[in-house]
Amino acid sequence: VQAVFRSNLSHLLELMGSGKESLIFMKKRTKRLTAQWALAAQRLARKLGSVWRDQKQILVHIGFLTEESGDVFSPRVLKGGPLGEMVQWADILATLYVLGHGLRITVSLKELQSNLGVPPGRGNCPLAMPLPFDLIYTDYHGLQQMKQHMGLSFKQYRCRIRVIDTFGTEPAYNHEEYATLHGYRTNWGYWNLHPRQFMTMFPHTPDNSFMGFVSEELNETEKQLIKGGKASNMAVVYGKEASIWKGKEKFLGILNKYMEIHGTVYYESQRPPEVPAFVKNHGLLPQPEFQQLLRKAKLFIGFGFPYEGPAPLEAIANGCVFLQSRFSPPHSSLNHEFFRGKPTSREVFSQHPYAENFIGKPHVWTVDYNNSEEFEAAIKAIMRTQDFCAAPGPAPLGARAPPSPFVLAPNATHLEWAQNASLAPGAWPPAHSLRAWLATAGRACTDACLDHGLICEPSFFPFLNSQDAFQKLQVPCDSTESEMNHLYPAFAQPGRECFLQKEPLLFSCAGASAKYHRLCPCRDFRKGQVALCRDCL
Ligand code: U2F
Repeated sequence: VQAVFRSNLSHLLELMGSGKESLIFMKKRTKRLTAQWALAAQRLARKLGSVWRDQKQILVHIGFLTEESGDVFSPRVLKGGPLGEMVQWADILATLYVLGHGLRITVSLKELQSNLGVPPGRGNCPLAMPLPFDLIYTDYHGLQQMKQHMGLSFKQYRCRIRVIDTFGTEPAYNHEEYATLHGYRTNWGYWNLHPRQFMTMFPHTPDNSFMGFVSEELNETEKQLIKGGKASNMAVVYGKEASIWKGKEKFLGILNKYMEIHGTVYYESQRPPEVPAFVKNHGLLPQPEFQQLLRKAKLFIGFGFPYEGPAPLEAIANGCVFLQSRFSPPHSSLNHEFFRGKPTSREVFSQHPYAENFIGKPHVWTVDYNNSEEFEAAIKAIMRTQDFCAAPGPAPLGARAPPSPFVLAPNATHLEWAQNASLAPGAWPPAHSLRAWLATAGRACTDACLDHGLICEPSFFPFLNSQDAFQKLQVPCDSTESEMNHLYPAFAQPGRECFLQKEPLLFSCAGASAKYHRLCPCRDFRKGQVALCRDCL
């Protein structure tokens, strides 16, 4: 069956069900963005013309919203709890629906079972049943539930699963045997999926797929309106939960010398003690009102938590400067409670590394908050900057062009196409876009490629995993061995040893060790669409 673009989202809203606050939040968002979705669908339809697209049957099982996994998020929707995940799921649903696919949405184990055709109580049914879906989008909670209740079908159909995984899963954590042997075993990892089956909120490592979410853009009229309506001395604090404000009196005091401070902190009846009296607290706002507030403000200021959420992008899109703290030493699963147990060793150098690295000044300022003078100087400098509304300008470093955080439909097909193709190594991207680099010791391939204005392309690793490749790069190997190690292929200077990768699932852009010069598969990319290389189409 041919997939036909849809611009009427009312059936999707029905499919999304009701009851839970989380679903209500998601539906409101989808409803509010209906006109934009319809426009994106029409544009894409025009662009693709009569290109045939298969209609896929897709199950979306949102595991973290099921009672069976505790559903700790729904009761906190109106109380300042995390909303980032719901923003992303709402946008994924809308994308799949607008693209014309057949959609089923489940938020309980019972619904999951009935959609999979598993008779209740037959969770460990030994027979593999035919799966009525081409693709399943879920999360780690959902994955666990499917493993328990699909019997053998789970193994058989694992390649159809896509895992929405906010912070990402690095290959070393994904490979069960390797993770267990080398201390990478965590609560979440070791599923032995293809690393590209994990889809992240921001482009953390090219080992995973970058799913993203929608950040609204302003039209010209809105931009003009905002320009006129900005209060140059108005700041909004990032943080809807009072605990985020704890111990920040010093910064708030300094900021208060220059700006009128607004907050959107949830409270029950009285002002939370963490929020000083000079702050104008609006309480948790509905999303559109929060964005209206950002339109009036000059500054959106982060105090270190939450990490890597959507709000800073919304603030920038609404013409605010985002000021955030640099983390030194960086936060990671090794030293910070929040990241502990997450299947990644990625080091986070600021509250929002994406904003820092891909957007940067003049929209994003990352400073050392331990240095009050630096902090105060940044506020003064920001107040002097002229207004610039929306659309982050060119990336700070030519090479670090921002991969679009927007998954509006036009990009989504490319992502899908690119992703499916790259699961069959060799097919795409074309090998001619490969640029191989021997990284300096201690440098991860993600960074080594960026150093050269390129991006690490894990599907090219097989091309580099041979003695021949080392030879071509004139690496002086005295010996060559093949082992399981997520840093291989690599060269170790002392002993002049070359190492090849024995396990393809362990090919990893992420990861570094002072002992190795990693052999890195890089490629160029299109500005705003990192999934594509420059001459690939
Ligand atoms: C992140 O989750 P959060 O929900 O804490 O992320 P935010 O950046 O605060 O924003 C989520 C949405 O909340 C909205 C705002 C954002 O789209 O428009 N909002 C609102 O509706 N009303 C308000 O008063 C203020 C904001 C991240 F996304 C998650 O992945 C992490 O788990 C979490 C913890 O690090 O941080």
